[in-house]
Amino acid sequence: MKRLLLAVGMFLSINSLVWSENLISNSGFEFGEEKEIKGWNFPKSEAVRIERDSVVKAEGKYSLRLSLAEGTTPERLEELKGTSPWFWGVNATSEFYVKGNRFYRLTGWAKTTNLIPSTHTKIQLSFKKDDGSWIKGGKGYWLSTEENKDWTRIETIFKTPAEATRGYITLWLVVNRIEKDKLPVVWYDDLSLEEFIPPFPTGKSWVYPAYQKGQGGDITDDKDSPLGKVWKIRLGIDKPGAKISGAVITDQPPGIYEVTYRLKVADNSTEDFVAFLHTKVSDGIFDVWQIGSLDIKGTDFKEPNKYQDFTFYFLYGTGTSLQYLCTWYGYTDLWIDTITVKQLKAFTDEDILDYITIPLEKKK
Ligand SMILES: [Ca+2]
Repeated sequence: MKRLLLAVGMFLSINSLVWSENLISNSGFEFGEEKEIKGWNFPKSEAVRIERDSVVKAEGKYSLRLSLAEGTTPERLEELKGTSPWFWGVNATSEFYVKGNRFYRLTGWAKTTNLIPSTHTKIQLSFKKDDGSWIKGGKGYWLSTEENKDWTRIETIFKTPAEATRGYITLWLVVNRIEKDKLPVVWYDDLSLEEFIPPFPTGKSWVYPAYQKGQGGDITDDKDSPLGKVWKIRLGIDKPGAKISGAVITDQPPGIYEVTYRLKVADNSTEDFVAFLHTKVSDGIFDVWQIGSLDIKGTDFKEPNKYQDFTFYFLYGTGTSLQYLCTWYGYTDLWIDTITVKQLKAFTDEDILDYITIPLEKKK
């Protein structure tokens, strides 16, 4: 059905949007044996339960189900975290070929149950150079963290690093904490990764000062800012998790956007994530979801104490408002200056039909 929708979409908007073939192998998890899922690598550990599910699925006969081993207790989870420093969840990875400096569009479906704060679902995209070495950075796309979320559409676009030749998609269930007898589970299905040729910018752009609104941190004067004022979050004074929550924007038209955050840090030596940039959409009634995000490591900054631009892309289809946010992880002083939003394409009604985040039951 999705193919058909895409085909119709391509017919309607052939001049502006072009897709290519799906780069993810076994993207609907239809192929595999009992302990093997064709095209996917995952830890063969007794601690986790990773399998194809023939009961809960969005498309075809199977989905991918990620969880901890049946009967895992909160104490057992602590033990796992204690003995295996690498253990922060359950994941499966697939490899694909990419070209550098190109746009790709990832779509798919995910469903969750028993998620609590400290557990979440995440799709990580990592890249290697031709010589096999890893490229720093990568992209993290975080899905909703709500407790029980029925099949929800995954939709994101990203740009590959210039030297990338191979990409890796890792589907995560990140587990830091569980409740007794309530094992968190995530199902993924019907993934698609396609090269995407974005349209030219429309010329419309918006600049938001970061200093408008925040929790933790303060407004401070900064001569390096074009506006003269920035939001500053300080190590040892503010609590990790402090964030700026930009203005709630109700008049941004549906479209494809490029968003750039201007940031600086006091110390760029840490390999740890120092900030998480994200864009959230609300439907004005009860649901909030994320449409774009970027994890930033200390080492992603070329120099300390110097502003640097960080850019990601998103599609804004439905929703009544959106908000630009930045969460601080507490490793070094962080200054947040402006957030600049550039419209690459304004959606037509036909485009919205293609891109809209729709519940699966409505899609069928
Ligand atoms: Ca499937």
